Amino acid sequence: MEPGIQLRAEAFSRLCYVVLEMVSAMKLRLCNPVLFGCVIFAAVVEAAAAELPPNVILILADDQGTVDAGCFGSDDLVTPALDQLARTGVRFSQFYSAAPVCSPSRAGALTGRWPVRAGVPGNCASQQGGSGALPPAEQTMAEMFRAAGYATAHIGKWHLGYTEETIPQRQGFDVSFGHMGGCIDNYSHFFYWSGPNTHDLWKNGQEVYRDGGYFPDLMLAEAADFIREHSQRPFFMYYALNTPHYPYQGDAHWLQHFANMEDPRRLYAAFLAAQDERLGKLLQLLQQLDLRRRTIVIYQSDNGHSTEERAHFGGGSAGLHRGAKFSLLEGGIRVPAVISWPDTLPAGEVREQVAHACDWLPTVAELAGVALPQAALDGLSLVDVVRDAAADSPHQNSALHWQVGAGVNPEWAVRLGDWKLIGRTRDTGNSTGKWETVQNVLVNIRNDPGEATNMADLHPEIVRQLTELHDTYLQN
Ligand SMILES: [Ca+2]
Repeated sequence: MEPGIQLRAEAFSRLCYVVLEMVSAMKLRLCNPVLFGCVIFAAVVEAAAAELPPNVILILADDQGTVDAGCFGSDDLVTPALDQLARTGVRFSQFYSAAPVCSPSRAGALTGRWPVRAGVPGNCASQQGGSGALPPAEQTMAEMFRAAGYATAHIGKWHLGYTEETIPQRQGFDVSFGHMGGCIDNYSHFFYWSGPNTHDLWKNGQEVYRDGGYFPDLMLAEAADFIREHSQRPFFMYYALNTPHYPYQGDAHWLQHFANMEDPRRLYAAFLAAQDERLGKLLQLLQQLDLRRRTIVIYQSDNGHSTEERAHFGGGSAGLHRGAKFSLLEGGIRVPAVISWPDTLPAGEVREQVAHACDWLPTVAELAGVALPQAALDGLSLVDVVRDAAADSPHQNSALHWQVGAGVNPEWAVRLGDWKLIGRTRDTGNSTGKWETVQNVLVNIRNDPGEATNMADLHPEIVRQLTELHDTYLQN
């Protein structure tokens, strides 16, 4: 579209939102025959609203394992809502998170940039005033959509900054509800990971108390308010789950449902089912408001399952893959991912092509027709792959990079085509609490998805090539 036409279209869209809000206010106050005129006018404007750009909901689950949903291969979990989402969309079998741990993973998804380049090499602050944040100068998906006239909301976990300058409102979100640190107890909303234990629940930058309220339900209620309020204009919602991240706190009825399962799988399964039950309600609300066909829903886990002590040393599964949360082996970064836009994108299909969390930003920008941020992006649009099973991965000829930590001996890995070089990481996939270092390992992911055979000695030239790519990436 020519720039002039696009500007006029954007101006018209903006005018439509304003008129719709005015009409909605007038409906309450005016009576016949003015009301009749308004209704006709509203019908005209609502017809224009049908042409609005799509809403976008980005859902990030927290520490959900690679194969932990029915649609990703598990046969003992209960995930009907996610399975239904996959049936109405496209599911990826080789989707990578931007990092094997929360903050950098979320920074990558929100900025479309490798986390190290976005200034988030590791986890951010979990205590108010603490250091570690997504730098305010970084442009998020929320800023991108807000510039295009969207209403924007953050609901749930943040973990990308816990100071005045780095809270969600400073990163493009009109509305924000949730916790700023890495995890909370879901009923008291206290951070217990380390001391001092502090209350961490905020609405639009103000501390709020919802003592005893189950956080997944609080999130759902806030999301419902936001969606209802903005049902007549395009919105972007970042629905940032804090589940099934520990503490495992599934509802009593789900614990009962899985009574015959062994711990810690039982605890994890109950919590995941509780999460999925609320996901179902969110999708149902979109349906009730007739918004589902106007809304792109993206679902992704932020990293692999946890084997930490607080997670009872496990519960989740990476299937045949090695590693778990914190690891750059596949189990830490290969995650469940789905994109769904009924009647517009294919439904019930699977893509084997390599895709990455940084790809979401350019993908939704293309689908919604909004301008990209000015920053240099690392993600590439997945639109061709989503639409066409035969399309090449946009990463066919370019490397994917991961790095955690910025000091000496960071953990890093590179994938180019079917080859993956693990410069350094830990194998966190066991429940012993002892994580062995893995370094200088070259694997062919297509032939060896379990990363069992080190091919480094057989292919020194590939090791050299991938190492150089990593070094070049660091210089940028
Ligand atoms: Ca996580």
